[in-house]
Amino acid sequence: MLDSEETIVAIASPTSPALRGIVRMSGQAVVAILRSVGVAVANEKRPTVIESRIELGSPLGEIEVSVSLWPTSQSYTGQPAAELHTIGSVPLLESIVRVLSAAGARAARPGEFTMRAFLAGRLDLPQAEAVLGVIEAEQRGSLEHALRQLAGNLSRPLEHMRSEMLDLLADVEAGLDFVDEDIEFISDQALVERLTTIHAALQETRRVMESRAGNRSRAVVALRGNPNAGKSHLINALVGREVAIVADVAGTTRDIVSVETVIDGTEIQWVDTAGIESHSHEDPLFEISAASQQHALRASQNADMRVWCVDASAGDLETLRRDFASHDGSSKRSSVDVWVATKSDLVTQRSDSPSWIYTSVVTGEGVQTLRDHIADWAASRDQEEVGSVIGTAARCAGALGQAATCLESSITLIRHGEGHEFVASELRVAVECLGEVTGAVYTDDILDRVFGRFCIGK
Ligand SMILES: Nc1nc2c(ncn2[C@@H]2O[C@H](COP(=O)(O)OP(=O)(O)OP(=O)(O)O)[C@@H](O)[C@H]2O)c(=O)[nH]1
Ligand SMILES: [Mg+2]
Repeated sequence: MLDSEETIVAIASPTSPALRGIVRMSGQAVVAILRSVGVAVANEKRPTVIESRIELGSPLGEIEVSVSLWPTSQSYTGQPAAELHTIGSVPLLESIVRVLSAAGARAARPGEFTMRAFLAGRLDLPQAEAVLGVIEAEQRGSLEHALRQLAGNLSRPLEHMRSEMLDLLADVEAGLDFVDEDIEFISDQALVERLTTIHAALQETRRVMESRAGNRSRAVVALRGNPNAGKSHLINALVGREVAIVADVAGTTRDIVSVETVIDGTEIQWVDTAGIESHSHEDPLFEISAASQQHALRASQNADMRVWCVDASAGDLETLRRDFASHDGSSKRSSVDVWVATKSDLVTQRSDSPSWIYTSVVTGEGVQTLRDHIADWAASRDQEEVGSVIGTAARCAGALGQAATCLESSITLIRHGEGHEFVASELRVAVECLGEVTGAVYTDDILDRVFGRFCIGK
């Protein structure tokens, strides 16, 4: 896995039809390989773009490619690298890979480009995992997590702690060399103080990481619709208890009513909102009404799912759907809409469109179906969001925990007046643990675990 001498090649663009496609290559032989397939590479040290043609043999013949070349180690992978841009046809891109392979490149393994970037010091391990997160992230939540990691906000404080520990370790070890002369490089008191400070910072980072891993933002489901559509009755039926006040008069719900439940291990926050209505200035309760409309709108925009409740007996469902569809807007890219025809007991006709879930709190129709639908959605959303972050967190948690224990032991050893050689050995392990997390110390095992999950070509 650590073999970065060979020149690797892979399709780097999505393997679905697209306008443009990219084949990526990295390694010492990049320039030689390009020349051997007919790309006229000048003896330039700077990155260049070369418009060229490559012969792919029958039936494809000669095709035009635009070659971006980084001829020196000044590239993302820290070694000569090239990207061949051309038409985004997968068979064509595969042919290019075949031609380059015949000229001496080898097919890249998953994540191998990113691993080379990591080995070249372009990325630290959490950043490399974040690249993985970006590749995998469908959901905005996990993308944001991944990007934050990419910015290095996990590794920077850890690097700082590690370098502090290295300084202390140097002092302690220097003291060991002069132990007979009774020369002290750092007093026990100063040592304990500085170790305590580092320990506190480490615990804080662990806490942040743990909350980040556990921080699967719960799925927010808002019920929306006209006044009297049956939203509050439905939310009570869905959660199985009276959380919202219900009444025959329209405009019963004014405040946002919110309740949390756990369905099959997935947390859902249910939000009941005021029915959508326009209000007139004549209305003595104008201000209250305006405020509740505002709150309802905001709750809807922040929801991950909107359950649109349309009274099945109130008219043409599709017309109502059209009215609502663009009503609220959303601040969440990944929010979804679910369409519910309420009070199904009042109608005999049903819409042909399977996208309507008919519910009735009188007969109980559809309530379980709707609940299951929401639970399934919430569970899969949870999976995606957590996936990218949990990798780093799980890998790091063990190492950081061990580092914290080592620091605690060092402090205890010093307090008990034990020899500094024991303190030094605890510190050494602690430094190594932190190094493992930021990737300064890495093992094939960790690399395999991190990079094995990448897409080929990344
Ligand atoms: N027949 C029938 N009536 C229902 C059903 N669900 C609600 N209702 C009636 O519809 C009326 C309004 O119900 P609510 O749940 O308070 O409606 P809402 O959408 O919360 O109304 P606002 O809070 O005023 O916006 C009440 O009179 C309920 O009895 C149902 O499934 N079938
Ligand atoms: Mg209500």
